[in-house]
Amino acid sequence: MEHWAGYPQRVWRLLRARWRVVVPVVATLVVLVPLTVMWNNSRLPDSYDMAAMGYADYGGGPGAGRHRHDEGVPVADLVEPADGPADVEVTLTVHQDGRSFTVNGSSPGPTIDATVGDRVEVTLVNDNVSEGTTLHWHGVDVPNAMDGVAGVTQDAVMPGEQFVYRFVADRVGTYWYHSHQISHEQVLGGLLGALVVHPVEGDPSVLEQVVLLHKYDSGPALNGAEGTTTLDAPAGQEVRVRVVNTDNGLAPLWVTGAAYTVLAVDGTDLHGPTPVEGQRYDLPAGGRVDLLIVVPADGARIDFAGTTALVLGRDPVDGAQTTSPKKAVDLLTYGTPADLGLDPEHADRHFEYRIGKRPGFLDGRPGNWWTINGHLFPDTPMYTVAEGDVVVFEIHNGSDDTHPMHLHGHHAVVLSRDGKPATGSPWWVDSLEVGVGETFEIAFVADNPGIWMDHCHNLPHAQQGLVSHLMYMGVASSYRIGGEPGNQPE
Ligand SMILES: [Cu+2]
Repeated sequence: MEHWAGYPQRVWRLLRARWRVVVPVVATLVVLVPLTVMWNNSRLPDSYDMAAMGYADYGGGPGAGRHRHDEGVPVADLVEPADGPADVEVTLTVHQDGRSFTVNGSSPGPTIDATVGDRVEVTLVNDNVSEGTTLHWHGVDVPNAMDGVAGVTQDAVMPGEQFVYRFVADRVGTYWYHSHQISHEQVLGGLLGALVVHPVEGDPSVLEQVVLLHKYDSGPALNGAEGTTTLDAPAGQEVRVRVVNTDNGLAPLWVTGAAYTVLAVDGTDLHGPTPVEGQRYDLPAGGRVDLLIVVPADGARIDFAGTTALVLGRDPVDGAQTTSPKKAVDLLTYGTPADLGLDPEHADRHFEYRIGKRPGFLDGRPGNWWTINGHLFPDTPMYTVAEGDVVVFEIHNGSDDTHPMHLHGHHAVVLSRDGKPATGSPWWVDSLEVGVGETFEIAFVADNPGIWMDHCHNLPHAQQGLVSHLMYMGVASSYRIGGEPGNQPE
């Protein structure tokens, strides 16, 4: 033991003599060891149960003692309505050619038309999409197992395979469908189309026109066509224009030559809308707006982001450039109030969805990543509710970019923006633009059990971790991210 006597002192003397080497080595270790631990902790396993990630946030409501991902009704069983004869039957065959995708040979794919109450049955056939694909029914509050999110509500459909989606089109409105497997590539590449649910008794005197906006590699297009599209319409004709923004960013639109009325937002009719003149309309990514225009004798023209246009009848400016009005329609005050059908004053749960950004590791990749309530994906909140709850969300954007936020399976009503209460028509959304620094309060009834994505629809942002989920107690996972089908929803 005598050999060890004075050992610490000898080490100390050595370190002091060699401090020029020792100090940088220690400093490097102090930085590197925690970084390595953080990097390692951020790495995701080959496959994982999304519902087991992050942390449960009960929003001030009950929930203790719950077993959240291995007990309860499996997501795969949440298929109501049960089998029955379909009113609308469609087969959509998806084909990939490099970075481009087609549905039944074109992009956009065919518009699916249904009448409210119809049972819709869509067979997705994957021709050759090697990484697999799915279809999500954007804005349609389908049963959870029909929601089309790879790894959460189904497995990706591989080449040669099929998947049958069944749901009841229970609300009129303008919707769209798109892939939710590697969506930041497949949606951009054109794997999408429109879905319109018509009322039982439509007005045959109103002309209908779907306008699906999408930026392809070749450029921005309106229903797949670049430039100006002309719709034959006589003076006095009423036209309902159903605009779908399938891009990652806001699509401003404006009308020249006529006033327009905002009939519906995200599939829900507005209450007491009035004609608008000299204002643009900002359509969020993923969002839809239905406009009513009465065609004047000199025609009307709708410009979309200054890149494509729809002319109704004659072009009032004969192809000349138009400029975007400075002022935008503000849905916070547009239209007149009506009953919300829920009481946000007595909400069962209050959640915060605070968006930020900070340096860190996302699945081992260093970067400046989006955060939700300060957490990086997948350690984001699992917003947990019980069926029947009235839920209030406060969404705050404390980051340096805007975020079109999309909650699956539900429609939420806007209560306020930056503390200013909504005083116009009830403003129901599934795709809400949250600008830099803005705070929205929204409310909804938790009436559709399942595990639902609640994410940014600027799809690269989702891929960069701006993803959270709404989870119902008593629901269990059926699928895993990753694994054999390579499920990768973003
Ligand atoms: Cu975003």
